[in-house]
Amino acid sequence: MANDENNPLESKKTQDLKASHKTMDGTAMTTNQGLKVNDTNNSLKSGARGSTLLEDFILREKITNFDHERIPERIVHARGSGAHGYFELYDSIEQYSKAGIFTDVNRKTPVFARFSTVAGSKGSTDLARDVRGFAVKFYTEEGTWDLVGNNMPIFFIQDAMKFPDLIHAVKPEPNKEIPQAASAHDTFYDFVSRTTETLHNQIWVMSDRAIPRSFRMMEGFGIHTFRLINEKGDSHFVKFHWKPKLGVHSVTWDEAVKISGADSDFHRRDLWDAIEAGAYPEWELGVQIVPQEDEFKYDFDLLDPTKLIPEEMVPVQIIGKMTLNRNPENFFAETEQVAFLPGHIVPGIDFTNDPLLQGRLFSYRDTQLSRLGGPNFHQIPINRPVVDTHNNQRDGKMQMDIPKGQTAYFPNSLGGGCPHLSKIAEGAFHSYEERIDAKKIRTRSESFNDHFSQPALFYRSLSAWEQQHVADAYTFELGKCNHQHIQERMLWVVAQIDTDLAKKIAKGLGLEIPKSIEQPVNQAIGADAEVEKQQPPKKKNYLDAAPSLSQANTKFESIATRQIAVLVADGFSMKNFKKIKDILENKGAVIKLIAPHGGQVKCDENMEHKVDAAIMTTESVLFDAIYVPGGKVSIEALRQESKFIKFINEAFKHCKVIATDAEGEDLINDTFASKYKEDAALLINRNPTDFVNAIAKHRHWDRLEMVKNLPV
Ligand code: HDE
Repeated sequence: MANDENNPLESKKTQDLKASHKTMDGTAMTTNQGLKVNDTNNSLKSGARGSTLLEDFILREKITNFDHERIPERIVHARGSGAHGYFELYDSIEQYSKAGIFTDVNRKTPVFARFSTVAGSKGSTDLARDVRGFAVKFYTEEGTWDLVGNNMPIFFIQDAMKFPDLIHAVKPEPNKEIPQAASAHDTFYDFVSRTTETLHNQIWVMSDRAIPRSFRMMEGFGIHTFRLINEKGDSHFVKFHWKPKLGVHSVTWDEAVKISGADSDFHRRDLWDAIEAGAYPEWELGVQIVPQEDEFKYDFDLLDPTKLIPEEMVPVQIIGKMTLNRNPENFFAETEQVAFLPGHIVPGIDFTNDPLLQGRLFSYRDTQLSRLGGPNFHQIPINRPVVDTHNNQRDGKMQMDIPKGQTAYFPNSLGGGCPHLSKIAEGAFHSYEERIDAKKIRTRSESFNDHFSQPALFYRSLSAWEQQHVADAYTFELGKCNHQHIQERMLWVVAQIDTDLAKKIAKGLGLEIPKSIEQPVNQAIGADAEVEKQQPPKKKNYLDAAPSLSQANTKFESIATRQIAVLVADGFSMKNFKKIKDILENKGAVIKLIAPHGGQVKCDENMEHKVDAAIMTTESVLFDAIYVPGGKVSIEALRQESKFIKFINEAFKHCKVIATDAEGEDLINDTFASKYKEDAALLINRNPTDFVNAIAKHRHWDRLEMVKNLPV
């Protein structure tokens, strides 16, 4: 019988398979101990209808693993999406920093980036009105550097001590666990109205920055002032900026609400799809450099994380580019287990005394201990540095290495003195030798005590439509509060930023702006401080406007990755469709055919085309623009389906471009758009280049005033 190919039990091939991890079909399923498994559908029983046996180690292993699949979600930034990529430096900035990543233009440093919302749980909607986390891990040749930032350049609070209060106020209220992923509730505004240092970040959250069109279309900021250290040991202050190549774009609040229903994974899917399609997201890294001697030159304190340095005062120098080109293989292993620590820095970069940053240096390592289970989380593949590590730290939960040798202490002779210390010249990290001569004191610096000037500068710098969005957002958020005294107090503090803004909100709330409030406004400086110090100081006006803060001044060049809904039914004009499709796809836009049904549609040249979505499964809010090819039969069919009319009405209301061939005008005549044929972004029978240029503008806000009362 030996070597009989017809007897699988005895064949040479079977014998070989026995000793390998293969089956005839490929990789074998095994237990965690490497034992091959022949049944993963049935437990071991005492008879076919008998009870399951405790002995069934295969069942127990499978279920035990399942029972422990979840780890605690992040206390903040639980909902996130990540991707791999690389960073390239354009020009060395060795005059400021000795970091290899900032001096070696030939390097391609691997990175992993994670974008997130802050308040919501892991399964919450991507489109919450919220700050977005923008965390990047650089696996550099000198060790890992984590730049753990947000998509807004300032933070809510000035001192780490207040972080638990901020987060407890914004998270669902503890008695009823409501609302999920939303700041529009009493506890948040109770806190904000009594902690006016929050107002700057708060007004950014009321702006369109809090509802991005895509992670790929938002800026990132390191927020804190850091230091760069050069070979000579000189320090320069630095703020880090990420600038998206596609410009900064947002959706409207009405879209955000509807996207949350239509596709709550909208941002996650968008990032994944773009990378899969080879449209790799890119951001340029910029630095704002302030010489050490200019530390006290500004009307605000560089150590205060609620203040930005306007680009108009210190320009952003672009020094390199990050490209994300690879999706994770496994969400849990990579995106969930990645651990970002602001304390991960490399020689050439250092901290400042920003009291928020100082607190973060403790918090992130601490949180990983409960989230990832112990001190060895740096050994998880996504967290491993690309360089070898050697030290005398040992043991702990889930030690995954096998440290060798007799010694785990320093100094030693038994281990040959290993591992050895490095000199600074050999690349050792060395903290910047900042001179300190101060009293040990629990306080807030007086120089942090201006809470209104920068929110006012931000609001002044916005375009009219952006200001309107801010007013609408405040009206919505405060309208969701149930306590009038909280609404009124908010009206008073907003009035300190801008009276007209407060008036608009007051009108929406049906309330008056109070003339005064009953308690001091600034709780930050402690109960012992004098009351008059706690009143808002006069606003400073060091800049009339900072145009860089407005999204109206972003890039409007590219239509790459814009999602274009093409509305078709049987009989649509192939000639017209093809012309537009070729031009748009050539420029990187993504065409999706939306039809009355799924499956296929036939064009007027009798060819079949795959439908991307049946109209009942999709919504206009998932697209950036609409094109309706002609073809009389197709247009008549679309007119019969009311969802197509709703689709166009809604896109029109959201200020999107709508283009159609001459025959499509009949369909437009059934929609609200028919009353606005002069509109610059309603293109009937126009040149395809007009369509491309109009899509590049993203949204046509000129339309806002006329469409605001349309009933969609
Ligand atoms: Fe965080 N923050 N944070 N934060 N943060 C966390 O760390 C914390 C702050 C930011 O994708 C946690 O690993 C304190 C500012 C991002 O994994 C936690 C303070 C900025 C992420 C934590 C701040 C951020 C986090 C939760 C005030 C922008 C997600 C899980 C002193 C510069 C990173 C974790 C990721 C995550 C604490 C303030 C950004 C609890 C105590 C300011 C992007 O450790």
